[in-house]
Amino acid sequence: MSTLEAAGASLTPNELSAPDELSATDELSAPDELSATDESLTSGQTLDLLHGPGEAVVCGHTNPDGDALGSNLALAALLRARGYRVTSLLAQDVPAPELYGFLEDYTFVPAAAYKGEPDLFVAVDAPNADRLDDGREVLARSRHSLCIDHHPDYDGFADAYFGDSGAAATGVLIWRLLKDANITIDKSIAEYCYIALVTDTGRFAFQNTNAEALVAASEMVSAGVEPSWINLMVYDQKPMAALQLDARLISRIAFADEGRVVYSWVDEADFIELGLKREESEGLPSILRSVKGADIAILLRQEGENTRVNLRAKDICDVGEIARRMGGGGHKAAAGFTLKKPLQTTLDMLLSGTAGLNCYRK
Ligand SMILES: [Mn+2]
Repeated sequence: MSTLEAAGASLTPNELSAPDELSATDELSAPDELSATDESLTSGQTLDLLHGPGEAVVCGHTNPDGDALGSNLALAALLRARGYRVTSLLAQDVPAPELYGFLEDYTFVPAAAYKGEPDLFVAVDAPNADRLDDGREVLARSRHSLCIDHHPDYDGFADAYFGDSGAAATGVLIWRLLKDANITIDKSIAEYCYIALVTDTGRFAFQNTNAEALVAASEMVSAGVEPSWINLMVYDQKPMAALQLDARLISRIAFADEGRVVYSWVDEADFIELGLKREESEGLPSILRSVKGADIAILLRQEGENTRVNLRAKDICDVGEIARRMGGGGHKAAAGFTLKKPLQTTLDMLLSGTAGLNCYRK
């Protein structure tokens, strides 16, 4: 008997997947009926699926940010409290950013180094399997899968889905689960969720900052989080070289369309010359977004043969839509994509409007 069966109320493939009636033919002929796979479970239904014992892994998206990492650790704590053995995975074989290294039990295993066949795979903050990179192979040999996410473009890749695009961060969704699970939420768990929330809302400043985000933040503070300490650790420890990178970025700022588009770039030479790691450049898009009169900010980063693009919007443009057209993804106000093209070519494509950049004229 498997550990999951021993647990009684647990995950069976049927419970987790779309209605069994849907055959491959149905999928092809009636795509609309498949939307059931994209419908979110409630918090209670999600918790009903999470009964250990068993082996579980949690994996966030590539180039993990505070939400992907904090949500991972918080969910791992919840799963442990429910009897699982848990491994927190990284989508790529790149060390987790040192920026959040002050968090308790900040330990991750690259998905490529994880050789197990887990009972449960949980993807956090990733709406499709591509965002999991090496994690996809672990997902493929997992018995059951669940996606917990707040992006608007979940593609149904997991057996089950707990999502809400109105949630400010995936960490808010984990917070809902933690509260409904009636487990003791200690300071370190609250810090994981707070890191997710404070970073994804740009310190409670972006459009996704809503009442639930602020109520959740208040509850996290009641659970022991010290906002000024977190702020100090995450935002006020910038190496001088990172400020010099800011200066280079600012010196290269250019405008398009009468100032409504602001853009700038950094390349590998900047990072080499300044001795910086990529993770130490997280604040760059916000600098561009802060320019008066700009509706859209574009940051281009040359990385090898690729150009990585971060898009930020103020009010009237949906940069998530632009990013999706370019093969990426994200939210209305913050999104991104990567192209295997030179930086200048990528910029030309964006500025010539081929990617729908003129959406702000609406
Ligand atoms: Mn997020």
